[in-house]
Amino acid sequence: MSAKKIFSVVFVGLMLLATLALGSSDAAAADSVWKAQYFNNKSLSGAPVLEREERDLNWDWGYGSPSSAVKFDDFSARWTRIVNFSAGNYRFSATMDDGMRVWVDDVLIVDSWNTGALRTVNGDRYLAGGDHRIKVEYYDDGFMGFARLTWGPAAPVTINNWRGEYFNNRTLSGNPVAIRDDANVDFNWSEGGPITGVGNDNFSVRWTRSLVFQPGRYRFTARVDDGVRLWVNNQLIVDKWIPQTVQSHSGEIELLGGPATVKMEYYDQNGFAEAHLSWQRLTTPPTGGGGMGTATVTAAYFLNVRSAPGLSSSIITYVARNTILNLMGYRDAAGTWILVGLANGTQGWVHAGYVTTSVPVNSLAIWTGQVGGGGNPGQTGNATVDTGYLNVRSGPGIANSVITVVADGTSLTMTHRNSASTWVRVILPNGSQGWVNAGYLLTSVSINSLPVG
Ligand SMILES: [Ca+2]
Ligand SMILES: [Ca+2]
Ligand SMILES: [Ca+2]
Ligand SMILES: [Ca+2]
Repeated sequence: MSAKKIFSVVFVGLMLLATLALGSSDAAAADSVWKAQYFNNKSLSGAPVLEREERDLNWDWGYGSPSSAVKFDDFSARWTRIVNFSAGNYRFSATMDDGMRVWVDDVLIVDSWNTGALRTVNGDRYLAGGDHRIKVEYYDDGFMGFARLTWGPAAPVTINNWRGEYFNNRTLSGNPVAIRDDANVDFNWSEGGPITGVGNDNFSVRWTRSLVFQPGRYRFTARVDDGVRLWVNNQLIVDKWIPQTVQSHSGEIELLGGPATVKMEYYDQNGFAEAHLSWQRLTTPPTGGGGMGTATVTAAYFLNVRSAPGLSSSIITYVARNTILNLMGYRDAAGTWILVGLANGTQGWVHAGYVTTSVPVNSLAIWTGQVGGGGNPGQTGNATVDTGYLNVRSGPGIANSVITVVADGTSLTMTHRNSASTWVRVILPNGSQGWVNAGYLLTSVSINSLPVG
């Protein structure tokens, strides 16, 4: 053998090792090797004729056989291994001649169990961090034999619309089999399944999204087969978690405008499967700012709405049990009283002990305005950023540090102004607060109507 030939053999060998190294992933292996079983039939029947450990699942047998114990053709194999993954979306790539199928945690993600030429079939799956069981089955019908499995991170899922989490059970249990960006909640899967790795029946889906609403009362309608639950601003407004043929269910809620979270959970028990969500704005828009969440009255009959925190303040009106009020974003320092908005635009204070809130009372800002003296509990308003990017500062004036930057079109809740009305204190969609220059806002109320703070 010439030196050149020896070199090329060594080089090809090194390339093969490099390929084998790529074949396994970066993930630390809970099992360092595959457990392999070979059968002298195409259906993995009976006792294996060969069992051994294999470092990689990457075989090009050509016209040959895996070992002297195994036939050249009409044989099958099964590989199993526990692998430790960091959390993320993974793509599994199976390359085969002839048939192969792959399970991850007993979920079939590649199913190409037929005779045919060399080909690669992919299956994607979201994996929680930790150990996962991989099982691969393979058969060779004749001629050449090839079996390889690789995996790596799938392209990250960017959620621009609805975040859809798909579960291979009816109860949204465990980690989702898949997460994807759904443009709309508007599906008719008939008797099929929604996504690879999820069965035709006994699956569930959770959709979540933050949407910006104009102030108003809204009717949300879920049309489903089978069960559905729907929350808006953490308020459960549809609860029909039952097997049923396709049916529409509606719930209503008042929204003060600005971002609101919408969450729909759904399951299919068997047979047909459909899930659609729509909404419409009704009449009677409430006034004021807010969009902070809701408070549902739990008092036995009626709850007093007062002009200021405390029992000594005057009663403005009262609201009935189960009335849904809008949180205006404020509480008193003790967290005993919260500022609410009624559908007719009235604002006032209610005792926190007689409502259930969609966000923790402690997460609301402490009211530092006109407390204790009765009268106007303060005006808030909505604003939309009207410049490319707007600095949010720790205080009124450009000498204060920049906390963050918000983009054109961002919806803000205005709570206070400086005495010159040139700076406005705002609540950002993520709940943080700061000051912005009033000159770059489109506002729902006059800046002068905001309390100085
Ligand atoms: Ca063969
Ligand atoms: Ca073959
Ligand atoms: Ca079904
Ligand atoms: Ca069904």
